[in-house]
Amino acid sequence: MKIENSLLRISLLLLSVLFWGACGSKQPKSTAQPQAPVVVPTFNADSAYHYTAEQVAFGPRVPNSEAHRVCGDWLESELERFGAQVKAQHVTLRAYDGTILAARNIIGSFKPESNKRVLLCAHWDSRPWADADPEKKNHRTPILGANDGASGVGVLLEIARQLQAQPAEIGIDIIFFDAEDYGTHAADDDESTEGSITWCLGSQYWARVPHTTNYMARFGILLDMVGGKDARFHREGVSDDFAKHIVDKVWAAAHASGNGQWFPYADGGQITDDHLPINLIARIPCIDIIGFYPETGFAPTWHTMDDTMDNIDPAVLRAVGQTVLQVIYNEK
Ligand code: AHN
Ligand code: ZN
Repeated sequence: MKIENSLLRISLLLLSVLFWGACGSKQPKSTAQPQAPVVVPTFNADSAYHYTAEQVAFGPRVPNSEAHRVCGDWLESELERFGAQVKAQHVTLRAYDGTILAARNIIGSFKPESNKRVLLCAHWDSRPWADADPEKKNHRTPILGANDGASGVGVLLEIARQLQAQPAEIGIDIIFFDAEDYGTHAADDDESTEGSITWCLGSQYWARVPHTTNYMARFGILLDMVGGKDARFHREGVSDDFAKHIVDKVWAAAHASGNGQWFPYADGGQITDDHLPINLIARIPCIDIIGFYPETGFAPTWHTMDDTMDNIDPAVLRAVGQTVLQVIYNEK
């Protein structure tokens, strides 16, 4: 009887402690700190345009060339200048035609210690052949790749600069993939290469061997051909298949930041691009923001000698850059 009594008293005591504890943790509304609204930095399109032009000034960045090597060093030094932790994956890759490529993926990490991460990427190599040029004599000439390659990297370098000036809440990995554009030449495009992905060699390697063990990110955003005049960004098919929720998030951010006119809620085709191995092999949901033209699909300058700075529009770089900033600065 006595034991039961004291047990009851202890239980009552415990209950009241728990009760008061629960009440005490509830703060009255009036003294709660209001959440500071996120300030999304303003993307500088002239700066992104300049970073695009600087890459083009090296000449075609074709793997194994001197311009490629020097540009790669420059990209690493720029990321370092913006305060990223930089890693380079030097790897030899075999192209579809047997050429051995001295390739390099370049990774710049902000807040590398955080386990809340988002991946932003673009390819930095340029195509060895203008095989879509109207003039047949150019079909074996390398292209400058102002839009196809340099534009995505230019936008990401400007984002890196912004991340240094005003850090985001989450960690960001910026990856420049190599050897995206060494895919089958139009003249060799037959059943012998069908079914194998001859493009995206650098991202295929990274997806198998990421720059850190057990690398994971909440999601990824690939930028490809994001500076072409008259570009619009349609929802790309592979992105919708693997990462519809991220396409929704990014398109909503475009509209929220006043860039809705560039991002119609319309479907584009399915494209084999660096986001494919990231989804399939690394299993990170990753979307592709890629210029779309209702008439031609890709930009009219695609894989031609006209892929030069003359056909880059800073307003397009701005729409994409501001949209990506809107997304990453709102991640908590
Ligand atoms: C294909 O043509 C299959 N993929 C094109 C991906 C690409 C090339 N993006 C830029 N250049
Ligand atoms: Zn290309």
